[in-house]
Amino acid sequence: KVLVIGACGQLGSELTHELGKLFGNEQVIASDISQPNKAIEAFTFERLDVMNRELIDTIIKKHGITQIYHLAAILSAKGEENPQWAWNLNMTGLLNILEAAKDHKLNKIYWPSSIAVFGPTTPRVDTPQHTVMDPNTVYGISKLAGERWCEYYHNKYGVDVRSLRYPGLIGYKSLPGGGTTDYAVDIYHKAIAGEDFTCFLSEETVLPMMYMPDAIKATIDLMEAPAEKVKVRSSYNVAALSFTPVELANSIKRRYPDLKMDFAPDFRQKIADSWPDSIDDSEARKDWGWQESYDIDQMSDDILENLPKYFGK
Ligand code: VAH
Repeated sequence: KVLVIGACGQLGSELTHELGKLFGNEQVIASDISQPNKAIEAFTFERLDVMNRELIDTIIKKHGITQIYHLAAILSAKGEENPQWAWNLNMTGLLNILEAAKDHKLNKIYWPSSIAVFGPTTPRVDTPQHTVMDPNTVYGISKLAGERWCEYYHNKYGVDVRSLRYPGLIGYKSLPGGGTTDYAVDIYHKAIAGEDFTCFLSEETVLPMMYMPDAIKATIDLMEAPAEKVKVRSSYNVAALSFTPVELANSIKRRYPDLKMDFAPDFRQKIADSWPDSIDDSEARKDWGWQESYDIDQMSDDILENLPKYFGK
């Protein structure tokens, strides 16, 4: 049985469905600190605070869990509002899961890292898999430390933990929560609603991004790859798209030509400025055959086609 922790989140709610398609809904247990939402009503649900080690053990034993996708974390922007809480939740949560994996001899663990592990002195273009990493957000610091712990538990205890450094994730089935890349989701809702869009990043801000179906594909491809192919046990660089808010708006204007956008950079600009423009993911492509499917216009067409239906507009 697979336990998804953070199943109500932007990634979790979509990944839970895909895991249900792969293994059967009855094989997937959804959990979150919040009440279950409509998106995961087809799944057995457990309220779970990932800070509660005893409850983690109870749920693992109760359902016979053999794999955990641990997605619960405080993201970059939200983490800056409460650094100690974000550090404590992100780190204690991960360490609880790594310890549980060791103690219960779980088959596999998935834990997401992020391009937020890179910082101002990291090479910005085609950022390599192994490079200088000086993150300056609590979220990025917790993801960098988390990567080190994942590799440590793999090397010392043989825990089969796997991880991806996600770029900004863009989907229409769930709203993001507290990220710096959330503008790229909000803009689609505004375009369809016929409302003007104010972007909280400047017009020339280039960021690595990925459409949610590609992020799900990368995650499951990595988790289903034979263990011997998974050579990076900190976290793999993965990439798909890199664009500025203007390039994204132009992609949307092919179908919503009246979209108006202005710019009001806020505290998230400093966070975005510390992250790379583009990522070198050649190791993921070599080791387990990573290959994205969507370019920026295919992503926009898919979202603009489905978002109105999905939100019953
Ligand atoms: C965030 N969406 O903005 C997340 C992600 C690379 C960005 O880590 O914090």
